[in-house]
Amino acid sequence: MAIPRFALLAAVGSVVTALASVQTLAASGAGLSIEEPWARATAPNAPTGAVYVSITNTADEADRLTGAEGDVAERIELHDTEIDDDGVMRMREIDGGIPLPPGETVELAPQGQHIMLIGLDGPLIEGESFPLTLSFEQGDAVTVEVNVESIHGRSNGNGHGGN
Ligand SMILES: [Cu+2]
Repeated sequence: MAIPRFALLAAVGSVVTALASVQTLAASGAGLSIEEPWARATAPNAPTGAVYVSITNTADEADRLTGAEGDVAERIELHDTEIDDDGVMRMREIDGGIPLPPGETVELAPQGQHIMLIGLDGPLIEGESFPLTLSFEQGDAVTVEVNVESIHGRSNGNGHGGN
């Protein structure tokens, strides 16, 4: 990726304020566009949380999300969700990462693929955010800021209308 070295050094000095621009650089430089990382707020003692994000591979070659790192939890895994024979929803770790085909957008979303936060340091509180570094097979690692949204999920959805 063609980020000048001095830009990276400058970013180290003020990681928090630089996050937005790092994201922008990555979006234009690495062939990956990473949009709207978010997590659902958790109950006070919840041991786990999940991060959702939309990743578009704008490059000509296939890439792969291979993992995520952050201080927010003891362990971070890539998970998929599936319904077993008894109709029970279960999560399993994804072997070998999440494929990012060229020219396509992959949505990590509730009840689908997600980034699992295991052993949360503390609750995820609505309105707060935390940094998460995503690793890719081809592209450079990208640190994004994950916004914590309502425990009830997004309101722009299909109107489950829980009132
Ligand atoms: Cu999971």
